[in-house]
Amino acid sequence: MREAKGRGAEMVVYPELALTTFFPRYWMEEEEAQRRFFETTMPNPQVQSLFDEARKLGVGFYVGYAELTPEGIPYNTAIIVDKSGKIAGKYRKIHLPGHTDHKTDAPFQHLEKKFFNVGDLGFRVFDTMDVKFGMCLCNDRRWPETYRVMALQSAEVVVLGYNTPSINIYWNEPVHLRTTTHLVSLQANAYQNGIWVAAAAKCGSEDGHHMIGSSAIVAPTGEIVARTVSEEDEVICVKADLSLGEHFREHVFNFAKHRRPEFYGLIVDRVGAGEPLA
Ligand code: CDT
Repeated sequence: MREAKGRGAEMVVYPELALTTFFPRYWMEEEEAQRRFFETTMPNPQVQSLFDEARKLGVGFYVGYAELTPEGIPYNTAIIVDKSGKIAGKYRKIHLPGHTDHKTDAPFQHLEKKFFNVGDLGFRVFDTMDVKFGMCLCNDRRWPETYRVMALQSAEVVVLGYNTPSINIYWNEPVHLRTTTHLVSLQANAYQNGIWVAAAAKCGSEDGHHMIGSSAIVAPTGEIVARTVSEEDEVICVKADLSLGEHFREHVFNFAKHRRPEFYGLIVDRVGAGEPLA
């Protein structure tokens, strides 16, 4: 945060589950996961210094963490904290990847479906620090619906954290494809919605498990304007011109003029692919 501020940043984006290891890779009972890895209040004494530093430096931040509500509901959560250190927005992850069973043959698990409930807050946009921010988390970034719902609320910048293991436990996917599909998701959705996207990852080895990293900032043109180059901790920084998306939002992607929702019904009526309509 200090390094980012030194480079002129006003908003800092941290990864998904930034306060703990990416624990869904480990098989354990829900009670154990909640005891070891979940936050029951936010802020709390362990993270207060981050909030204090944000206020002192006058920067906002986005951070992801495992949230256990007072009612005992577990979510994969992200918050935006404004420059005064106040929580200005909260998001609970909606597209939870992975499985609930113990895959004993896999090199590691991906137990988000076991450890988290589907988020209940929707894809909201928060007007704070003079920017309309949308938020999502990791696998959400691969789904066009995520960004379109926020763009329909005039989002200008979507911030997101992610943890993408270099190994795909479902098929022998080359690592370069893991990175390609990550970047193409950010780029296509930034362009098609005329928004900025800032995506921050864990990288390199965490507990001996390799993550793709490749944090990136993408402009509404679909271009990657900053990207990490190493597997060490890195700060990448961009002065984002929020008017850059106007050309797209006023012309090719002028939603009010060109969208045809009367033909998009299947997107909400159907979950999985099915038969052609009669
Ligand atoms: N954390 C997260 O959502 N990771 C997923 C990996 C899915 S592999 C089961 C991602 O989309 O990067």
